[in-house]
Amino acid sequence: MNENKTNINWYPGHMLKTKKQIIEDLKLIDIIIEILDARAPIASQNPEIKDITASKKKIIVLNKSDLANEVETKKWIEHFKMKEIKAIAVDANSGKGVKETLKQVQDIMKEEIEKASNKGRVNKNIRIMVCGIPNVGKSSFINRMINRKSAEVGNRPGVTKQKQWVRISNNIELLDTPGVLWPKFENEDIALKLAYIGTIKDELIDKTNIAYNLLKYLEKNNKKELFERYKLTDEEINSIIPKENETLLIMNLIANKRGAIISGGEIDYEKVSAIILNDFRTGKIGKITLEKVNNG
Ligand SMILES: Nc1nc2c(ncn2[C@@H]2O[C@H](COP(=O)(O)OP(=O)(O)OP(=O)(O)O)[C@@H](O)[C@H]2O)c(=O)[nH]1
Ligand SMILES: [Mg+2]
Repeated sequence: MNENKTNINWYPGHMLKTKKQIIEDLKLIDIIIEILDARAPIASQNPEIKDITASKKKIIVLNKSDLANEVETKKWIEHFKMKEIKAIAVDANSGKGVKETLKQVQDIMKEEIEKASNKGRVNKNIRIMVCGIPNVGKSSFINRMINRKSAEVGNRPGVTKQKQWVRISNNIELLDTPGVLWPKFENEDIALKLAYIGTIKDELIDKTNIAYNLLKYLEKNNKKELFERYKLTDEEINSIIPKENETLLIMNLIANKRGAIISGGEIDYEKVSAIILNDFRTGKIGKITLEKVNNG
């Protein structure tokens, strides 16, 4: 199995176009809501977007917090607070944290609204841009904000193709944007984390390689959750000899338990990889945060 070689071409031309569009639209924007994935707040922050939006007021939404470790999410919120950035844990599926985000927007904008009102502009519009990498839940978050399904949502990256304005109240408008990545990931570790959480289109990744690397990660960092999910035991693993590659062995055991077997008894690696990735992405292996504050 090929470790740490993903060779992903994740940066199609439309992302560059979106980036340019975001720069253009920033002139209209009062405040940014940058959506990160609570399971990987470093890997899921696009450094280009971070730079482009540096001069704007900003709130960070740690979305999919239902899939992350609660203690770690609290630490991340503290981490951002020390940098004087307001971060809020959100679950855009259930709506948890969405009202708090709206309240924060109003608090942050209060002074400007008062200033405008003193100048006679009583109904100053607040324009919010919602941005983030693909599949973090931007459109889901917007739908929750406005309490209806206005933006298209899907369990794959690249669902939103064009920016879209939606009004949430008589003086607040939101701009939904397509997910953008950046041309060169800093290292393979970032690429892998982004693949684990479903940022990169499945057609572009070698699923088996990604699932194998994820298993290796979980075996090291979340062994208890991994073993519980697939009813694996140390005895079972130790009983198998020869043991050249424990991660591969675990993958084979999961395949057997889940019937990922091709006729003839061979392991169906495509199928078992899809099972593992899907279980991880939907939280079935546990609430797992891939990046910890300080030791990322
Ligand atoms: N568990 C969980 N799933 C979520 C949450 N928010 C969104 N999702 C799911 O994540 C997937 C992507 O959601 P979208 O709202 O389409 O994401 P997006 O950021 O708009 O994606 P693009 O438009 O492709 O960039 C969908 O399957 C959502 O149901 C959340 O807080 N928790
Ligand atoms: Mg979208």
